[in-house]
Amino acid sequence: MAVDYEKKGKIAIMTINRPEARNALGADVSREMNEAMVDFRDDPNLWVAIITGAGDKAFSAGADIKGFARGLDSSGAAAAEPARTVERVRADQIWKPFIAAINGYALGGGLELAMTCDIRIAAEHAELGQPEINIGIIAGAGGTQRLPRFVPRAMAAKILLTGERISAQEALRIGLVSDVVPLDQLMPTAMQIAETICQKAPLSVRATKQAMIQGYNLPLNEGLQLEHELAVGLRSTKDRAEGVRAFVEKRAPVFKAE
Ligand code: COO
Repeated sequence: MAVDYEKKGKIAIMTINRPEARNALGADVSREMNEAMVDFRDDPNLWVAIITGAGDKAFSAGADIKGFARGLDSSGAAAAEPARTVERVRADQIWKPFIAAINGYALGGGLELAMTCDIRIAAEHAELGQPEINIGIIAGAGGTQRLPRFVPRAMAAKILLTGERISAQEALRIGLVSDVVPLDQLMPTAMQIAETICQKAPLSVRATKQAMIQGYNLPLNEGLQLEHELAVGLRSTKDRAEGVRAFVEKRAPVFKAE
């Protein structure tokens, strides 16, 4: 399989499994990642997803450049645009949260995939970048739009326009990742974050992500209206009643996404 998909309790783990090609995002990866995304979205027993890469070299080195080469016509022009591997696999259109566990290089479509996730944590040796301009294309799977929204414009421009990689520590400094940990702590840390989220009210978690993402590009008043509508929608849930009751009874709540 090009993407290993496993379930651990309420947590889905999607592992890009082409370590021999630094987990490059070929058509097989795109297809299998989409299948995993749809299953995760639709399985009521799954509440949080982790995306990572196989091996210790790369999360993903991006779109499969050799696939482009195979697609070049006799003139050497691209017979077709690079597969929009990351755009077809939109974690930021699913309101359940995603954690990217960056276990090495996250380049091009690999970083663009990680930026569709909500939380990004990186191993100490990881390197991140958008090197697409080295091969005559652009960061066309969201990189030119998300990176300037996620980090200061001058830093985004430097990364996008030089194509140079940054270290995990630099990514932490500019806020592109939330944590940098030793490689052997990467998945335990991702699992710990996922398990923490799984202890919260799932409908509240999803409404919070939806408000953050849909509200991000709205004028403040419209964003506040969206937040209000989502908050009102939670008032009648059984989870809200359970959360309040558990507080009063001084016990841990048992949430059921109801
Ligand atoms: C890569 C790297 C910096 C890794 O460098 P390493 O020195 O650790 O490993 P190699 O360069 O030797 O690569 C190992 C292996 O993976 C090799 O194959 P073989 O020669 O058959 O052993 C590479 O050709 C292959 N590999 C690595 N990345 C890719 C790949 N095959 C297909 N596609 C990709 N992406 O050296 C490096 O710089 N890779 C290219 C990074 C890059 O430019 N990514 C952007 C692609 S375009 C895109 O993502 C567009 C989105 C819209 C990672």
